[in-house]
Amino acid sequence: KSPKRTTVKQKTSKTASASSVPLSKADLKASIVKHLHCSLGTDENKANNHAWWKATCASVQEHVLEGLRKTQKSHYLNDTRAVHYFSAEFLMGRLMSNNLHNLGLFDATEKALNELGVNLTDIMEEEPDMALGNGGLGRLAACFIDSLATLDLPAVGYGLHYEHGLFRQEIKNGEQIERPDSWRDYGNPWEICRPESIQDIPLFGYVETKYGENGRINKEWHPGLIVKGLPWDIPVVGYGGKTVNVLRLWQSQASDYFNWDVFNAGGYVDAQKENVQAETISKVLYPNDETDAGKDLRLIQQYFFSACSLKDIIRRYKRAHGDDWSRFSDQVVIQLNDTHPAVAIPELMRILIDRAELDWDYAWSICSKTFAYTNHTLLPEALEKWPARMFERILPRHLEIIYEINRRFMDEVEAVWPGDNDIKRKLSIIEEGPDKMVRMGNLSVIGSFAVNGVAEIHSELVKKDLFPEFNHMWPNKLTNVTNGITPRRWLKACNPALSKLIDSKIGADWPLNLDKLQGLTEFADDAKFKKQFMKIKRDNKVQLAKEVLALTGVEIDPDAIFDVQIKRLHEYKRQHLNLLYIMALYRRLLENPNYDMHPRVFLFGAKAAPGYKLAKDIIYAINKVAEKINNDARVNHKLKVVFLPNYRVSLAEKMIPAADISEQISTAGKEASGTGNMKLSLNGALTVGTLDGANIEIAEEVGDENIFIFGLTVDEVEALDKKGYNPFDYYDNNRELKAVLDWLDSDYFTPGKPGALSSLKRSMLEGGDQYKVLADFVSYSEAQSLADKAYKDADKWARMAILNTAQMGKFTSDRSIKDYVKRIWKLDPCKVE
Ligand code: B1H
Ligand code: IMP
Repeated sequence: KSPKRTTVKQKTSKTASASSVPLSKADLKASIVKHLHCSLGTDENKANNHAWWKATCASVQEHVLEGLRKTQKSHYLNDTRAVHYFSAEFLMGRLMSNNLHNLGLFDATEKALNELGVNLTDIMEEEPDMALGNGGLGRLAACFIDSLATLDLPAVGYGLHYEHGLFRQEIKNGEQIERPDSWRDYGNPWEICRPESIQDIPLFGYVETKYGENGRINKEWHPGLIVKGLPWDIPVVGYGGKTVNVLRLWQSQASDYFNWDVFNAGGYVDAQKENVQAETISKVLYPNDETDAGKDLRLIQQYFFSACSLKDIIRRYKRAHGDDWSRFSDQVVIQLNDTHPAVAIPELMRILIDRAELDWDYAWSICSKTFAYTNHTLLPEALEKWPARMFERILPRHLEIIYEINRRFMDEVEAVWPGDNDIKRKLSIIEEGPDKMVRMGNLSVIGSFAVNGVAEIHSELVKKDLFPEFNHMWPNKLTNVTNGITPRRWLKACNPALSKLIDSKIGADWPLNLDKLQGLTEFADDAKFKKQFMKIKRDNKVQLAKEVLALTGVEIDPDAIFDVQIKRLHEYKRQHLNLLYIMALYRRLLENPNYDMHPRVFLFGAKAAPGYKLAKDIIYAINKVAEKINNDARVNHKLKVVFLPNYRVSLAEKMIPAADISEQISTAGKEASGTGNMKLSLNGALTVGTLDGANIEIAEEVGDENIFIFGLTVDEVEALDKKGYNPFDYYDNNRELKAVLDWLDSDYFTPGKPGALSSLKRSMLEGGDQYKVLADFVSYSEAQSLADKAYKDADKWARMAILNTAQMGKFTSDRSIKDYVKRIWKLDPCKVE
């Protein structure tokens, strides 16, 4: 450890004590009004909700920034080792409620506003979601930075400051329409621009080889374009409000000096064209969850934010340690959230070799102690590969470095498997073929000191199927860290009534120690508690029903079962299995109006990647089936289907507290972990799910009697594939399944347009049914019947729901972060005052 630092600013900073910012209700009131007047230039009588929201943010931000200042000082003085979480996505959602809860100011602010005649819940609706992510991977990053701050760990999140986050979804005539997301249209009150920390980032160009005096070959990259990276900091407040870390997001800008020549030649307008090109880099988030877009701009985005972040880290390191690189990997650990930032590995090598002029072996020893990599998927279409020719054009020097990393690695492989060219071909970073490709997964494993999967079963599959040879070479490198979620957002803030009930039974410290929820177990048979628990669920359902009516015009009954499937639309997640079951119920009800089932509302929320045709067809099919059922008086007292448009974090926060059933029905082996499964169960929904991802660990925690497990296991899926899977075996032998599939060919759901839903049927028959929907249909239908039966016994259901909430302790992201700290990061907490 290096000696504690001192700072010359200590005296002045003492005078700026926390007492200068308000804490009481009266102070909060005064502060909000002050901001209404002085920051927004309006007053109480004419301010609308948006102005009140902004004034309240400004007032909260005062506390946040005070915490930020103290945290940075404390980290600086202690010269702390820190984790740097590199992620192309941070799906933050709204920040106001989270910040208020974490600062302990929620109730006081609510009361202060009340006295000003303003409703906090209403003004919070003014905040646009920060939707800088696609789904689970991006939201995981957001939960992790919340936990890092809560656990007082020195950490920085690094990502891209997209001008447009994930598209806004509208549904027109049943179809998904994408609209641009503009989360910053009227300014974002939480972010701080840091022009003092701008970075220059080179791109394109060529590499010159220079022969030095001492026989050293030096490479000089002459870039064809330099763009600027401008950082925006979003403060990340830990629960308790002590540590405030930052999420630093990079915006691309045209670099001034690049355009001088064109400019001087009188080409002012042409110069602006270059600006447009540079500014495009951080324009928009790629919406293809779990598919490799393979586009130039995407690689440029990845390099842009990785290079900006590395320069930022090195600048900070050098301020403390000068040119002594020997302690770099003691001070800095970089976690790669999937392979999206993997180009940081050759970028660090480039800096160390070409700029710092270290020799290769020393540079590699630093580099390979700095990076760790999280794998989030086994789906082949999501494993990133870049054409070597594209790489060479955009990052010519990095491609050379990758070849050299690979050449040396191939020697290691040769030592383990002498003469085995098949293994070399498989492990090589470069995939040979007519078009050479750079495999980012292999690069990440080779360049990292630790690699983890995100749930037990997923990590086992990473070792067994994805990287078995790497696991043989480095038996301790591959490990597991099961995902988690922050209970501050996903219970305390989103379900206040349930949180207060829990407080009253087991005390209020469960948000920091989620295992304490175990204490609810003893109330699972307490009639009064059950009643209170289910009353809160019903109130939440009433609330959601209002929202559904407002958003879709569909009326739903809060006494029906709310059966919820909310996640990105993907074939592997099998929304269409759910849909087939809904159609089967519809048929059963038409055939037998007395068919015994508790009324049920199926609620969906899902965005499809704009170019994913079948996913969009599934959305269309759900909406068309919904329309028919909801308007069919023969059945709509028992069955309703709702597709809520524009699923996002803030909508999830409304749906999850109101869910009775959580659909987690992916084909076994395909969902790496899932995190929605944890959020729903935490809020007392029962899972209908396959033995996939974290469902397996949820089942272990809640017990088999409190979850509805169905379907093929990973081994059975594998065996079925080996034997040869034929969906027609199921179609031909199950009358109900056949009838439902054939129904898709008719024009029953799309009057006058027969065949409008046929693509769905084809995918499950002629298309080969890659995700085994037909094979799992019967088992799924049986699990659903069991769920129906269980719900009819209200007492039993309440017990099961309570036990779900009670057993979710493991899935706090605090536990995930502690696992990372222990197994990978080796970090110490740093208390802030
Ligand atoms: C997950 C992705 C992902 N895995 C590529 N992989 C993307 C891959 O835009 N891209 O290029 C975007 C996202 N996302 C998810 O990660 C898994 O499917 C979930 O099972 C898991 O819970 C989540 C967090 O680990
Ligand atoms: P950044 O490193 O560019 O993100 O700028 C903030 C950093 O300034 C903090 O993280 C500290 O490491 C550093 N710093 C330098 N001097 C001081 C000081 O006197 N007080 C607090 N932070 C300081």
